[in-house]
Amino acid sequence: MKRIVTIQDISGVGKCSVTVAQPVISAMGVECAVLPTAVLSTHTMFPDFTFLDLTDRMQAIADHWKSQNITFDAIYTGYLGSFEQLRIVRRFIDDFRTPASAVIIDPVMGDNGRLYTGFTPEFACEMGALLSRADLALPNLTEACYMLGLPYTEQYKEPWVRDVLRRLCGLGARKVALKGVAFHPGKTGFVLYDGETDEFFAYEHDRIPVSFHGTGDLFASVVTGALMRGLPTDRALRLAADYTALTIAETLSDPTHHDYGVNFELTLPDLLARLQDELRH
Ligand code: PXL
Repeated sequence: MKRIVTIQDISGVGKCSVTVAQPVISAMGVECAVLPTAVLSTHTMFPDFTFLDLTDRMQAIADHWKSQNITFDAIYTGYLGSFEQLRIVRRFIDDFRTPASAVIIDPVMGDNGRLYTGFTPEFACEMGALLSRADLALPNLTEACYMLGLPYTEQYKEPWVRDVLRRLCGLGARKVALKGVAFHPGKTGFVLYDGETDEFFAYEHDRIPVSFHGTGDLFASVVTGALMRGLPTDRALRLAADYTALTIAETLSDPTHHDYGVNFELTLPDLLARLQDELRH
């Protein structure tokens, strides 16, 4: 069985980061260790959230794991809150990665053209530097534009998207999947770019015009789990896109749903069925 480590915060309420990654990756049959960066009462879309910074504990945790010869088949990073955490994570990757491991970086910082509370363009630039360690980076359009210092736009055409992806690989990522892009009305999806082969792979599905917190974390968790179960990158991403869309639709059909997160708990059986199906082909 494979073991991965995810590096992100624990938000007690809000269904994002670790409270999505752990159940989803575990359900996919992959052990999910956690290097927590902070403990929050809720994610940052709630007013007055509490925040306990764990930056000073991170290196000690890593050192203990090293002393116990603990290794990981993948390192999956999500929401990181400070320049110092970026530095620690860079070192962690350099200390723990092996030729066989996968480094998946989700540069969680914003959406819909805006950075989340607490992030700055300077931080986005530094997150861009962390992409030099990525085997696969998973930015959305907002995060990509901020990391590259480009103006955000939703009026793009395919050559612009290809240029953005080439620039992101120029930061050092081996592959990048740009999320939330599509070239047909009413659709959304991703474009994957492999900087080594210069190949693009685009995938689109129907767009549900709502925005829920934690869907990026759900997407990245499924990608990580699927890669660890042996799916190639394009199929792992497609599974994640379809499953995220299904989960948003399921959430909307629940009249008691919250707007802070999606009801992935109800769709995990579908995810596992789809994964089994993919593994048979
Ligand atoms: O879902 C991304 C995320 C993770 N962690 C925290 C957040 C957010 C998005 O806002 O606030 C604390």
